Amino acid sequence: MNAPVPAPSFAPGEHCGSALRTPRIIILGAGMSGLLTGIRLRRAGIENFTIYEKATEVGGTWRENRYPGLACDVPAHYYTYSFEPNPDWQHRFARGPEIQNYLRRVADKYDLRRHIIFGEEGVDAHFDGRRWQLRLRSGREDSAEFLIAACGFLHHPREPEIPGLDSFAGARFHSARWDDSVDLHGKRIGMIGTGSTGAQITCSVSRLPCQLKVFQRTAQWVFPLPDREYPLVERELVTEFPGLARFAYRVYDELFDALFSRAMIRPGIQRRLVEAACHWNLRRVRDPELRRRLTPDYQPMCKRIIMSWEYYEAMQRSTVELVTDGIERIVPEGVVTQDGRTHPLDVLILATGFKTHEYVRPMELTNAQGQTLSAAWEARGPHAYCSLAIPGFPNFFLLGGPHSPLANGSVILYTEALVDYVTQCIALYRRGEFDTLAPTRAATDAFCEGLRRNMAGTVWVTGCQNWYIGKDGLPEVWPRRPREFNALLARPRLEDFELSRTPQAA
Ligand code: N01
Repeated sequence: MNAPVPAPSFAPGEHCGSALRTPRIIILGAGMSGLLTGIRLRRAGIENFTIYEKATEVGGTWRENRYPGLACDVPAHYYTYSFEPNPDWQHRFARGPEIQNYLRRVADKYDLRRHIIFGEEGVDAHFDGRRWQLRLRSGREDSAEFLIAACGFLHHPREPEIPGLDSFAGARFHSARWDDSVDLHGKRIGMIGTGSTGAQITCSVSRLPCQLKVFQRTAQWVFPLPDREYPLVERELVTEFPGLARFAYRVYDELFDALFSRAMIRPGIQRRLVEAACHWNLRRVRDPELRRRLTPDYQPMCKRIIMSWEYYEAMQRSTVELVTDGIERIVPEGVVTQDGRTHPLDVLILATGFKTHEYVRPMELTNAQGQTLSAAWEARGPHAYCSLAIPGFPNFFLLGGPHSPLANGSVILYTEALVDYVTQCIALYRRGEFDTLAPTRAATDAFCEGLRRNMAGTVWVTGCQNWYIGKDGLPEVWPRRPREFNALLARPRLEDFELSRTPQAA
C-alpha cells in the first residue's frame, strides 16, 4: 500500500458516499487523444478539467507536420473517431490538412476549446501524495487529482548524427519542421530517410520541376494500397446516409484485423499474402538494378510497412535519383557518400524519424517518494502496465505509451479503449473507491512478461532495425491483435492496482 495520504478535495456540498466526487483533471496535449479524453470526460459529466497545449491550435501530429504529400496511410473512414464519422473525407487516404480540419471541427462541436489553454507546455510535475502539482513553461502552476499525458510519441524529431551536418550551407530542416519559406522549384534537393514520411515526400516532391536525391540506408517494403479521390456525389451520399461511413469503418476494421494484424503477429497465410503483395509491387520497378537496390533484406512489416501505390512510380521518375552508398559526411555544398562522390544540394530534408522512446519526456514526473519517471525507466527502458499506468506513479495515465498496438493500423481505434479505461478509473474515484491508484509492480511485471512471451512469433523480431525496439532489444509494441488489446482494457482490474483510501470520519 502507499503511505497514507491526506483526504482528497471535494467540491462544495459533496461528501464521499453521498454524492459523486469531482476530481480535477489535467490533460497534456490537444491532439487526437487529448481531445478524445475531453469528449469522454464531458460525456461523463466532468467539467473540471484543463487541456494544456504547447501550440496555438489543436491537432497534434497533424498540426505539426506540414510536409508536401502528408497523408494518413490508414483509410480515412477508419482513421476517424468511431462516434464521429466524417462524410467530408476527400480521399481514401486523408491528406494531413483534412485531418487537421476534422480535429478542429471536433474540438468545436464538443465545445472543448473553453477547456484548452494554448501556448502552455508542461515542464515538470510531482505527486505530493494527493495531487499532481504541475509546472508549465510560462511559470504557471496547476494541480489536479489526475494527470493524463496525451502527448503522442512521434513529436521529438530525431536529427541524424552525421559529421558536418551543421556545416551545410543550403536550407536544411527536419520533415516535422517543414520550412514553408523554401521554394523547391528548380532546386537540387537531398532527402535522408525512406520511412513512411520519406516515401510520402518522395511521391509529392518528385512531381515538381526539381531534382530529388533520395539517400536510402535501408530499403523498405511497400504495400500497394491504391488511393482514390471521393467524388462529390459519393461524399453527398455519405452525408445523406452516415451509416455508409460507419459501414466503411467496419469493413476496414475487419480488413485490418483479418490481414495486417494477424500477419504482424504470427506466420501464416496472412503474412504470406502481405509478402506476395509487396513482392508484386516491387516488380513494378522496371530497371532490374534499381529494383535490386530497392529490395529489402528482411521480411515485410518488420519495419513499419509503407502503404503506397505510387512510391515505386515516383522512384522511377526522371526527377529522382536513389543513392544507396552510405553517407560519409555533410559539407557546405552537399552530401559526401562513402564512394567519395559529392552530391551538390540546395536543400537538405531530414526525414529521419523521431525519438520514439521519450513519451511524456522531456517533461519530468516525480512521484511522492522522490523518484523520477526517467529513473523508474532507467534500467529496463520505458514500460507500463497495459501501456498506460506506471507503478509508483499514482493517478497518472499515459495515452499511447509503451506496448501500445502502434504498428500499421488505426491509432484512434485503440486510443478509444485507453480513454474509456481511464474514464472508468476516474468514475471509480468519483464513487470513493480510492483516492490514489497505481498498478502493482507484480501486475506490471506479469504484463511485461506476457508481452515478452508473445513476441516470439511476431514479424518485428525476424531481424531488422526498427524504431519499435526498446532498451531490452524487444519491440515496445503490443504483440497481439489490437482487438485483444481493446478487450484487455474493457474494464480495470482493480486487483492489479495499489489503492489508497483515506478512512472517512464516522
Ligand atoms: O521515420 P522512420 P518516419 N543516416 O523512423 C533513416 C509515423 N508516420 O518519419 O531504416 C541515414 O520510420 C532511416 O533509415 P533506417 C509512422 O508511425 C505515419 O518516416 O533506420 N538514414 C529511415 O529510413 C512511422 O513509422 C504516417 O536504416 C537515416 C528514416 O530515416 C513514424 O511516423 C506517415 C539516418 C526514418 O524512418 C516514423 O516515420 C508518416 C542516418 N543517420 C509517418 N537516421 C501515416 O501516414 C535515420 N535514417 C500514418
